[in-house]
Amino acid sequence: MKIILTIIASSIVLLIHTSSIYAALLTFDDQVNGTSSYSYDGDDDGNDDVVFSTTSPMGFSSVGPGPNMSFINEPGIVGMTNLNPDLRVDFTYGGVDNLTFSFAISFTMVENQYGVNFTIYDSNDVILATTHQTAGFTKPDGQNNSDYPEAVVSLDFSGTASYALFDFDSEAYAYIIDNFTGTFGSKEVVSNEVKSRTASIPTLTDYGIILLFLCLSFAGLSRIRTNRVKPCEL
Ligand SMILES: [Ca+2]
Ligand SMILES: [Ca+2]
Ligand SMILES: [Ca+2]
Repeated sequence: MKIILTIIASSIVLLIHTSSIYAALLTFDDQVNGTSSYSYDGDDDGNDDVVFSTTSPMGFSSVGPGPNMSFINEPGIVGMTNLNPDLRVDFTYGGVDNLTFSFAISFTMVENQYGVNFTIYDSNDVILATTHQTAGFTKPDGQNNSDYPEAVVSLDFSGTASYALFDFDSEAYAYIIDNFTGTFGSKEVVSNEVKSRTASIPTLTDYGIILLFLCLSFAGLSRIRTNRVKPCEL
């Protein structure tokens, strides 16, 4: 009996260990403004393990809500909310168990009303799990509100995820996601923070997109609507 219990305990430890080594945290620190996809190759074998993409002609920005946030550490993936879906993530090798990420929206007139629909699918387009998570103000310093509503989505599922879709409520104008965590990919270990940060020189088109995002999304529309804000910083 003692031997059997020992084997079971060892197996549990092994399973936990096996699972943890495939977990990855994507911080988007090398996200480039103006691109329409973001790929992650955790083990540098030349095959992207995770690919984020949007059909928006504006692509992504990485400029978001600033530092007064609890769950967002810029840069992240920033986009407009007018599409359905606004953002897609594909898992080349499948994903299992759970997907977690933080997000913020640029709508500041109410909280706990608007947010994101997040749906996970298998390779046959069958829904494995879905949720709608609203965003609210947090207190990053323990006293004062965050500049924008934010939240963390953590969704468990069974089966093997092939892709997931993000549809942010269009009332929110702009969104940012950050700290995307899951068990997917080939042999990646912890974070792309350890990977070299690629310095990029924006093109004139990129500058146009950056300006547009800065002025119309987080730094512009919502703050003007609440009359409590500073002008666009550019
Ligand atoms: Ca980040
Ligand atoms: Ca890879
Ligand atoms: Ca949307």
